[in-house]
Amino acid sequence: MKIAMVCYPTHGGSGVVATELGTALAQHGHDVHFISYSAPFRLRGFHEHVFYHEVDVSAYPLFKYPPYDLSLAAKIMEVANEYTLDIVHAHYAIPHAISAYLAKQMMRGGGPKIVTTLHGTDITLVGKDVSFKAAVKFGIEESDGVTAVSRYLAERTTAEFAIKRDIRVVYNFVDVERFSPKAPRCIREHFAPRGERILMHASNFRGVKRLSDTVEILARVREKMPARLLLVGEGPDRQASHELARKLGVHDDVVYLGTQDSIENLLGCADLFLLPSSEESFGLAALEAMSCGTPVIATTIGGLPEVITHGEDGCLFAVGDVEGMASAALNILQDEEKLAAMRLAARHKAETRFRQEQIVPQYEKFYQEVLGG
Ligand code: GMT
Repeated sequence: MKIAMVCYPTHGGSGVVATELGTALAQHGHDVHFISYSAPFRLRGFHEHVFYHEVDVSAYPLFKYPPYDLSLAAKIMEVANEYTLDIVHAHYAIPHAISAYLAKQMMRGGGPKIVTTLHGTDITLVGKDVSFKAAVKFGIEESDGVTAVSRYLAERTTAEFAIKRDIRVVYNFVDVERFSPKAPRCIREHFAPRGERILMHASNFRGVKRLSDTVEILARVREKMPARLLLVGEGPDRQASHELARKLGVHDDVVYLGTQDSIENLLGCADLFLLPSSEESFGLAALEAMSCGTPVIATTIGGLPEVITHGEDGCLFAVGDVEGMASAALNILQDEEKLAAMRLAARHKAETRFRQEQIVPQYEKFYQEVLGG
């Protein structure tokens, strides 16, 4: 097949899924065309069957807000015509599904089929905005096929947007060879020179990630044992978390690593991964940690219970229950046998339920179904 992946290129779950899916499909022999405003950050090196088309946004002085959606639609149409695309796969409803629809309309019949994958915040945050809600619903209804990354997200979308069509659940996935306990490790002593335990969190540091909760958890754990918190990412809540760490007197043990392109090399270094989010449709970062053999302390929110089994490969608590999360972390960290068992269980879950080789064919099958009408 000839498939276009329309996605955000920045560090974020939807762009990661689009990139991993695209490169995996290319390995299966499909031609994959990435379309975005810059090259997706995980699209490193040369891949056979992979192409990249950059969307140029006109800076005409009349435009206070250059119309990216239109430029994207024009680029999708251009690529669709030139390469006779079969599928345009829009990752994230806004604006990608709408731009794909517009591209098809501009082609006046024929053209590729549109598959839209809902990732989470396009429904739970952006989609809630009254100015976007109708557009999100329209994008979902006008796509030829729609998938969601968890059962939770599919059900919530159906209910909140009064969707009558089927939304197929295709879980996110991980390359278990690359994200492996055997992956080239970071040098543990570099971050924990005195044998401290390592807690890790990776995200875009936005409000829903509750970054400050990770600092609260560290402060409680540190009352009982030496520990450090490695924070991977960048975003608006960084400063507030830093101020809290100072207030709680743990700032020397909070290490900001910035955005990292190869997080697989860091994850195996952590004893526990923290994801105390207030919204999370799936939690790809948690899955990647689990694949590296790192258990996850997270919340019972959204799709996280579909990924993490409480007491087996991680622990789940109510949003904001930093007390519960810290005492679970301590229990695990003080019990080597338990930690080892959870490490194995986390890896096993990734290998048996969310491995790339299992999930990518589900997308291929879905494309075939959509093409078959
Ligand atoms: O919140 C993020 O991490 C970014 C966001 C995105 O769209 O880039 O992530 C969403 O999509 C990921 C990939 O499907 C999911 O794993 C995340 O759970 C989801 N984020 C939220 O629902 C908050």
